[in-house]
Amino acid sequence: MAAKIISGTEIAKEIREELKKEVENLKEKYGITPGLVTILVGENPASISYVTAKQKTSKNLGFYSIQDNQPEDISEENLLELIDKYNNDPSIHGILVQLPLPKHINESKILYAIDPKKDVDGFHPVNIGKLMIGEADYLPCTPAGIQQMLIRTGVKTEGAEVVVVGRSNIVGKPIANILIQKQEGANATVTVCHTRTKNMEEHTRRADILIVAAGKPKAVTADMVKEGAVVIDVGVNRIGKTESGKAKLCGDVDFEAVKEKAGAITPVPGGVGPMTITMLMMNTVKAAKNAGE
Ligand code: L34
Repeated sequence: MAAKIISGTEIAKEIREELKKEVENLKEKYGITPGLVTILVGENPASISYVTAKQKTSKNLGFYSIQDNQPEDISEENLLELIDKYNNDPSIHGILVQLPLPKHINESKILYAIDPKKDVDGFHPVNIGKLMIGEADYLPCTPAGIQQMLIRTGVKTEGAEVVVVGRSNIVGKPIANILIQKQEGANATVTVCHTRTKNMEEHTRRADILIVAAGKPKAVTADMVKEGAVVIDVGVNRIGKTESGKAKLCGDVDFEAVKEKAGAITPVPGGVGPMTITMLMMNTVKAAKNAGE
């Protein structure tokens, strides 16, 4: 039987409806308008597309929202000054610096400079540390989105065998940490596979829930998936060009073949991507609430 398709687009919409009400409530009762700045350095087309979507969504929710574009050759010092400016701006509750940054800028240094209270990406070491000990304020957006998709689809994580493919700081490591927590929507047994893993398919075939963030098309094929497994595809790969000049998007999973074997699967586009954006909105609303307390 073909797998159920888990629509990130639909679940994201549902969450945004909830957030919209919260924003109205914050404005009416407390006079607080959530403020978000997204900083984009350079002109990477994928980054432009993601940041544009973040801006559009935040405006639709009624945020005060700024798009701050900086040239590719901005110095590290000037970028740090910019962050400092927003750290000290009370109308801004969330600061996002879109990654990747140009090579001459030290990414860690920039992420460390963001006030942890305004770190709606959840990338600051303080927030990563809190996540690890089960006291997270802000979960990184992509893993938070994955967890929400599982919860809202009714996928049971407690006691489940979860296998994560990929160990990046923004997806693999945090999602593994989130799902091992002694908390609702977690309590899973998690294995993390990566480029040095031996016999990867022996791990992936055990997974009740398989989360793939490998950054490579068809990194997971049907023979690597257990019958009935839930497959979450985090990849966003741009391959070839269509007639309109736009690249075609595909995930890290061989979708057509795997959907015949899995119990449920997320598509690309329309899967994890829209959830990432929505979790950024959720974190910003939370930051605005926290600032008001
Ligand atoms: N600081 N940098 C920072 N925070 C993040 O959370 C991100 N990420 C990743 C890259 N750099 C970042 C994103 O925003 C990846 N990412 C992201 C966000 C949204 C989408 C994909 C990746 C998304 O909406 N994808 C759509 C397709 C969009 C398109 O056509 O390009 C989808 O349906 O998958």
